[in-house]
Amino acid sequence: LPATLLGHPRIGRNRATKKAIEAYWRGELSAENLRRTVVDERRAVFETLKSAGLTEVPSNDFSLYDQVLDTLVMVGAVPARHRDLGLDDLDTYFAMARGTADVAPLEMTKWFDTNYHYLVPELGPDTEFTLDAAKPLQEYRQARTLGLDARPVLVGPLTFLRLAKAAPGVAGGFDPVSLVDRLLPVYEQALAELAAAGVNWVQLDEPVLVQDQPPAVLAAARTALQRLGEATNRPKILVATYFGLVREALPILREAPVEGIALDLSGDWAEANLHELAAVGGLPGKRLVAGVIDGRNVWAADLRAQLARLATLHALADEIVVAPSCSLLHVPLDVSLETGLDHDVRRWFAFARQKIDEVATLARGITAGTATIEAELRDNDEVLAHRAASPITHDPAVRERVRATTGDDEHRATPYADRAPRQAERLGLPNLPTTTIGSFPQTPALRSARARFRRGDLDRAWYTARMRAEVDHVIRLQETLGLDVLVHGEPERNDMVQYFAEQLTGFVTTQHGWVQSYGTRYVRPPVVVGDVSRPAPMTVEWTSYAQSLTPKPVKGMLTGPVTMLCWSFVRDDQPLEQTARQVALALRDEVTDLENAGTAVIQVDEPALREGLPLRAAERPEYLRWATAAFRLATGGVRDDTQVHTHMCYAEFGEILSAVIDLDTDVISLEGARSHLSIAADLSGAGYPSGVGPGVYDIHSPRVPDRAELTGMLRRALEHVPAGRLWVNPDCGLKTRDEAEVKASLANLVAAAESLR
Ligand code: THG
Ligand code: ZN
Repeated sequence: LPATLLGHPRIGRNRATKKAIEAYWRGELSAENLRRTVVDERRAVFETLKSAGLTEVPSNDFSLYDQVLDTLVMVGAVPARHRDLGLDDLDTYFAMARGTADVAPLEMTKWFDTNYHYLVPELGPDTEFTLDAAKPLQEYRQARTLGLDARPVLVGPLTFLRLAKAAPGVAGGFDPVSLVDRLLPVYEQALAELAAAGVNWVQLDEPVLVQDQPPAVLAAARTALQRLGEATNRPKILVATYFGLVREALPILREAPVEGIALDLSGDWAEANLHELAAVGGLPGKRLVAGVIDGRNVWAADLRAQLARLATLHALADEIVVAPSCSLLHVPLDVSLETGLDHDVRRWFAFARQKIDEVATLARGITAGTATIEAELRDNDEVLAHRAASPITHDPAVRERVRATTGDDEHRATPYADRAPRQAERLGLPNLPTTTIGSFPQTPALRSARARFRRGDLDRAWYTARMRAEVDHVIRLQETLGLDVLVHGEPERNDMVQYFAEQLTGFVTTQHGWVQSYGTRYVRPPVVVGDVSRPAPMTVEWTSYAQSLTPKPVKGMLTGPVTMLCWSFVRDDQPLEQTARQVALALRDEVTDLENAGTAVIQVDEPALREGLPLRAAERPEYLRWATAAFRLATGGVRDDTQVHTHMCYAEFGEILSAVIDLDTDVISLEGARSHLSIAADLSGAGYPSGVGPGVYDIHSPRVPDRAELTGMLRRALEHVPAGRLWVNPDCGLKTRDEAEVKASLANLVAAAESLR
């Protein structure tokens, strides 16, 4: 069948590969048994693809941790500090991913605009590349023994270099792309080894080509593809682009002496990429891998619409192969596991397994005629009609409420300068007020109590009592430490997005919908299936209970609309802005209820505001416009004397400083203890008028900061932020730390603030 995919999820059945890797790390599984699990799980994937009717499938898309790290190993760019540990290959690999007691791991960062994180290669002018093609060869051979024509997937040379950074200690001004001439011979050699093993096609992933690139990078792309294309001893080359619009790079791809190009023809990108493709005169002589099935959402495709689209493509390339738009890494494995979902709603979804069937069905339709897939098409018609007509997707009350919002709803009644004195009067806080970000340590006992309640082993009365005991403890602890603004500690929450999604109408959560975040860590993003509203208060009971235990102010803790969407699968049947405004209004109700219950400080976290930023600069202002408006719609209705806080993780705020100011919060706390001072300075420089809490220590490390160090941090912060506006807090939530560390660190934090006062 002319159908394929660019990559498959790695988690394994029942999370078998994830669990095996973690067991190996704990010393509970041998390397040999880990290898055996991986081989078994790979076989299961290949067999699934084969039984779906696919013959050409990806290989080397599996990874024990990350595909960029695998590529780094393939080209021999292991940093000296990891190589010098003298470990075997497997442990050197994991040392780069996770570090050791003495050696830091590679930095981790977001893979384009997805929620997957890759490891950042460290390169320098002295980096030498040497080939180690063992992994792609092994996976290829395994697929071949199963009768499949596997297409090894390699991160392309341009993407590899663009995602790398200068190694520590390398002089400024070094650009990894300058190494392209040194890297290409290793790719040529890899192609030759793969060809010798019998490989027909190889896939070079070059998603950097959908981003804005300087002319020098485009020139390097042209050179690289020319050179690899001219290699005499090689498989056919498929250059895969995904996650967006190719535009400037399309003429380069068209002229390159390679045999295939993959384009993202899903969702928002379909029309634009097709337009560009027609404008350059198509891809004569080439195969087009048409990414018509959205690889990043969970919705059943409109098969008839995709058939119609595919029919128009034949004029634009020599051969059309149907595929998802990108690797299926970014969606869960199989919706048929979701037995807890309403049966009719479950049919709206397509996870990886279902998307594979979709590409196979479309390929049969275009080769054998649509009559041969009539049954599938009728089923699909029914699913789409059911979804479109469902009251879940159209709640008139929610729609009317969004429509009726006005600009005034998005703004606080008065500017910060007028609100601040009223808040000061109500709260009576000292200068340099101390607080925390929200969560307190979560012990295994606490997690197990939550899990037992979920399973129905324990009743609600018992659960409430258990959680209240935890709140009692956390409030007492904070009072003893002398913190000024307290939190209830969030013992009732696991993943904050999931916690709210479970309580909002219009969201569903899954039991097995795991998606890789990094390494062996996975999240289960909720799905926005319909119009969003809040049937009942979500947090008021916990916050009010905590407040009843102390005269000090207790913060209400919510997750903002942008983060709710960035960490969920979103609707494809209405603009994201609409969904954001629905979520914002649901949160606004919660804010109002908290305020009416006497809560004087409400924190609405937006750790993902920066993450949602579109890949192309031209689209960013529009995103920031609706994203900040949604946040203000959630928070803008409070009284002057209610203090609105927000918290943001990750330090790269440079591009969004003015959006952060646009949120019009009273206090913002920031993660990134190492770089926070520059952010605080940048915010002040950009005219940010209100309170700032640059995290004074890094909660990701077990180290307890001493008082002198914290005092020093605060003194430096005071050079940029006046004492009346500086808050004192750790840099993120404390749920992953243990109680002894938290007590010691917070005691020093309070002492440092007091000494400066
Ligand atoms: N929630 C959601 N998405 C997120 C984050 C989040 N995306 C970005 C960032 N935070 C990712 N960080 C993590 C951190 C830890 C884990 C996953 C992503 C993790 N996962 C457990 C595992 O895989 O074993 C499973 C946790 C569970 O049982 O739910 O530890 O905070 N939505
Ligand atoms: Zn944080």
